[in-house]
Amino acid sequence: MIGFVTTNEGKYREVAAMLADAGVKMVHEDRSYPEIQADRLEKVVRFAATVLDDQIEGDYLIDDSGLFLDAFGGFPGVYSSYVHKRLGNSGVLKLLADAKTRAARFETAFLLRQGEAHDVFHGECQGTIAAGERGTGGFGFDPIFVPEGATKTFAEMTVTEKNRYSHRARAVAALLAHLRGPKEP
Ligand code: ITT
Repeated sequence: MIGFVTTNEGKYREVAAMLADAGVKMVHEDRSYPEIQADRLEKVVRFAATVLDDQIEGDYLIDDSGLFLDAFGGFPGVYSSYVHKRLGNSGVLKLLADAKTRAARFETAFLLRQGEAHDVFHGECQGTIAAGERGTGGFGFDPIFVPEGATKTFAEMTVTEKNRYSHRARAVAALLAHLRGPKEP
């Protein structure tokens, strides 16, 4: 049994759907943990683990994600939460109004603590920022992000559809490959 430590119901829904299909048991641990200001998502989850290790007995998973805009050298990235709270999707659209490129990507860093081991998994999704907000599904920046190969925004997709493209789904795939272990020869 893995406890997914997140205050974000949307993240839980996406990961739970994939793990259920793979037969891995997970529960939602709805609580927050300290997030340091660092230049990489991986550093954020590694620091959080030093705190959570003392607070959580069993195996757990944490997810730190961010939206990286090419026009701004990757900003907001590790500051995504702050930017979403302060500016919202409309603020990001305004920032990009005169930008040279609307190219963007989402990144996810997962940290899994299993027994004594800590493993980090990454997932990335390239895409573009839409001209306006579209859709009511998902959460966060989903109404303004269109993944490469799609025309809908993440917020116009079902969880199953988003999981076909998303950064988080790719991190889950890496996590599942790890849980399955090396293939028998
Ligand atoms: P926890 O830390 O409790 O897991 P959080 O919502 O604070 O939840 P993050 O710090 O990882 O999670 O998220 C940073 C910001 O990026 C936040 O505003 C999220 O809504 C947004 N975000 C993360 N993943 C996203 C996704 O798949 N689609 C859209 N927005 C996302």
